[in-house]
Amino acid sequence: MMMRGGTSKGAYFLEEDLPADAPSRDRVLLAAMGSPDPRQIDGMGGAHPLTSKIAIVSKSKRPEADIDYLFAQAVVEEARIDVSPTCGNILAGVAPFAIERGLVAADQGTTRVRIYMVNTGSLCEARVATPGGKVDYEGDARISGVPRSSAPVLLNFLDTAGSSCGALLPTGNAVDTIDEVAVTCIDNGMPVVIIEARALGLTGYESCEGLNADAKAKARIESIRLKAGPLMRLGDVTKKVVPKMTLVAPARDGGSICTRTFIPHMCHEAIGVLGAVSVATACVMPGSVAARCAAVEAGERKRVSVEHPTGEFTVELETCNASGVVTVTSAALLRTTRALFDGEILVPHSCLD
Ligand code: NQM
Repeated sequence: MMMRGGTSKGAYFLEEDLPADAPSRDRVLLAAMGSPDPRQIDGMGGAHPLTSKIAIVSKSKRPEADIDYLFAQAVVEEARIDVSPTCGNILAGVAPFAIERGLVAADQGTTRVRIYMVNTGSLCEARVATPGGKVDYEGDARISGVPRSSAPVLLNFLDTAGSSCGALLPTGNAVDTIDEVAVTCIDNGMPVVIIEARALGLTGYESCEGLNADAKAKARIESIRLKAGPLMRLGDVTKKVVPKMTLVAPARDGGSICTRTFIPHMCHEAIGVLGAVSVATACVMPGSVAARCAAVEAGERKRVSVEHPTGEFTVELETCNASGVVTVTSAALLRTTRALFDGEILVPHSCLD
């Protein structure tokens, strides 16, 4: 199926429909999406990182999960499938897809699906509207970046700290200095490097187009990213799409913080789901670069509104403060999804040899 998941779009496959060995699978996925090619003219990809995404779904063998979800990024301009990150937007379509394909039986009203995110080894519980035992895509829920309202998909992440880097603060510090710039390296579901925009001579309120055209700023951000990778235990990240790079500034539309995120070489029109969870987590961590310019409410349950170029993204954090050490125990958020097409993607026979 082709589905919109949150503010991303991609191809959803049953694992059993793809070749089992990774090199053959990747050949098929590249052909299906049309990579490498800036226009992805010979495939189904949308010629942008956010519309060149893939979900591979199967029934889980784990007692704690109903289904397994492997995310794959088809890099638009390179013959490369990157399974190092997960994607919380594509995740929004995974439970509906699994119900549509009969991997999970739908309940009347709402169906809870426990998803094991294979890339990061963490769990998410999705709640999907299934009136009459069928997935309902229509409803009143709205998210920034999607023009129509749809049925809500509620995602609750329980154990995302250190999912890719092994620790929430993989360098062991709330602040590090890279290229003479203060940064916070954090992984609460997505490895992210947070930088105050003004440290790079920016306001943090620039348009995406402006930032994408700013070769000098992009070179400084990439230099910091390449040094942050090994410090975050991600190794050489030259050919990886993590860590993501988020510039922060004080909120200016009533939210908690303002962001501009590079994923990692283009500015995101919004912000990734788990990227937003990592940034929100940094906002509640005393001493972090994000906390310096964030406005966050008191109390253990916190709603952090992350402003981005096309609106805002609210993350609800459950926190626990034990003698000044803040721990985030769960992160909940709202997404929507829509099935766009159901059929067969045709690939050249040579890919299947
Ligand atoms: O952070 C973009 C997106 C994403 C990933 C990216 C995502 C996440 O908007 O969980 O959703 O960071 O490449 O789909």
